[in-house]
Amino acid sequence: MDEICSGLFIDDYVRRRYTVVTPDDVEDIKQKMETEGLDLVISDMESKLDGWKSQPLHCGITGSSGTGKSSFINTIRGLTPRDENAASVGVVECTTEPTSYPDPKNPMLQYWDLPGVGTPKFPKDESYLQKIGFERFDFFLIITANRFSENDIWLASQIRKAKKNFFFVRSKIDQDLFNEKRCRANFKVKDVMEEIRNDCVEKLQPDFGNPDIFLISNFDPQKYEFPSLCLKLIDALPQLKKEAMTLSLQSLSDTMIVEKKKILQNRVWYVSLMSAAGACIPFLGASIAIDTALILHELQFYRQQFGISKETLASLSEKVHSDKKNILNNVQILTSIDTTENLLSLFASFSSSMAVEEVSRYILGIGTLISSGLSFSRTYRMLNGQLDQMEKASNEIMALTLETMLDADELD
Ligand SMILES: Nc1nc2c(ncn2[C@@H]2O[C@H](COP(=O)(O)OP(=O)(O)OP(=O)(O)O)[C@@H](O)[C@H]2O)c(=O)[nH]1
Ligand SMILES: [Mg+2]
Repeated sequence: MDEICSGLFIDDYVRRRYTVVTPDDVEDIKQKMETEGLDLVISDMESKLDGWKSQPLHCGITGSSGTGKSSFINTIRGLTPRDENAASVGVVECTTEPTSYPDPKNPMLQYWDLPGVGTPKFPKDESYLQKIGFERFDFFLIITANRFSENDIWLASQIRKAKKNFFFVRSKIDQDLFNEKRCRANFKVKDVMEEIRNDCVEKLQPDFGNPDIFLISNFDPQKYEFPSLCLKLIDALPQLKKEAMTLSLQSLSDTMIVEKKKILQNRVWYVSLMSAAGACIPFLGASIAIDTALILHELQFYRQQFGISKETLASLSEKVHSDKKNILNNVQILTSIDTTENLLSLFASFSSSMAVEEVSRYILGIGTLISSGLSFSRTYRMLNGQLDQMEKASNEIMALTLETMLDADELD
C-alpha cells in the first residue's frame, strides 16, 4: 500500500536516477487525455522524445580537391556515392561551391562540403570565411590525403582565432596500407600508421604543437580512427547538441553503442510513463492498444540506432562463416518484434501482471493506481530488456562485420 501511495511500482534503478512518478503525475496525464485526447498527448510525448532533432548542427568539411571530403560526408551519413542524395565523388574536381547535405536521420544536422581554400575562386583571405558562412559552423574537419598544406594550416589558424573547434583528418589510409603491404618485408599496420601520423605532426607542430590527427578510410568506417573521430566530434559539442550527434551517428564502436544506450534508457522512462497514463483509461484493452503502438514505434527506433535490420543481417549472413550463423539467427528474433501479433507474444511473458491490470482498472481510485504502476513497470522492464539484447546484438554485428572485412583483406 505504501508503494502505491508514494508512487508507481518502479525499481530501484529508476528511483535512484529520476524523481518518482507520483499519483499526481498520472492524474495530470489522465486529465490531459480527457480534455485534449489521447492522440494529442501521445504526439506531445513524441515531440518531447524527438527534441534532439531540433538542435541545429553545422559541420564544415574542408580540404584540397580530391582529398575525400565528399566521400567522408557520404560515409558519415551512412550512404554510398551511388545512393540518392549522396554527394558527388570522383577523380575529377567536384566540390566547387559550399553545399550542405542533411543527415538522413536528422535533417537539422548538416554536413557542409566546402571547397578548399587557395583556389582562384576561394583565395586564402578573409573572403573565404565570408563565402563559406564561417559563423554558422559548430566545428570544422580539415581533410588531407597526404601532408597538410600551407593553406590547411592557414585555415586552421583562422578557425582557432575564432575559438571554434577543428580536427585534422588524414584520409585514404586503406590505400597507404595497401601500397606499403606490397613493398615492405616486415609490414605492420601499426608501424605504417605511426609513420603517417608522425609525418603529419611534423608539418603541423610549429603552429599546433602535437594535435590530434585522425587517420581514416572513407571506405572502411569501422576501421582505423573513423570511430574515434566520431566520438571526438560528440565530445566537442555542448551538452544539448551531444545527444543530437550521438543519435545521428552510426554505431561504429562499442563506446558509441554504450553512449547510445545511455540516451535510449532515458527514453524508456518517458515511454513507460505514457504506458502508465494509458492504463488510466477505463476501457478494456485500451492500455494494451496504447502500449503496443508506443512500444512498436520505440523498438523500431532502437533497432535503427543500433544498426539492427533484416537487410543488414541478410547481407552479413552471406559473408560470415557457417559456425557464426547461429549468432545472426539469435539477432534475427529482435527484428521480428515489428508487428502487434509478435509483440503480444512477448507480452505473454508478463501475462500474470497484465491480468491483474485489466481487472484492477475497475476498482475505483486505488485500482487505477495499481494498474498504472503495473503498466509502467511492464513497459519499463520490457523496453530495458530489449535494449540490453540490442546492445549485445549490435556489438556482435560489429564484431562479425569486422571479421568479414579482415577475411576480405586476407584474400587481397
Ligand atoms: N582508397 C580511398 N579512396 C578514397 C577515400 N576517400 C575518397 N577516395 C577516392 O578519392 C577520390 C576523390 O574523392 P572525393 O570524395 O570526390 O574528394 P573531394 O575532396 O570531395 O574532391 P573535390 O570535390 O574535387 O574537392 C574518389 O575517387 C574517391 O573514391 C578513402 O578513404 N580511401
Ligand atoms: Mg567533393
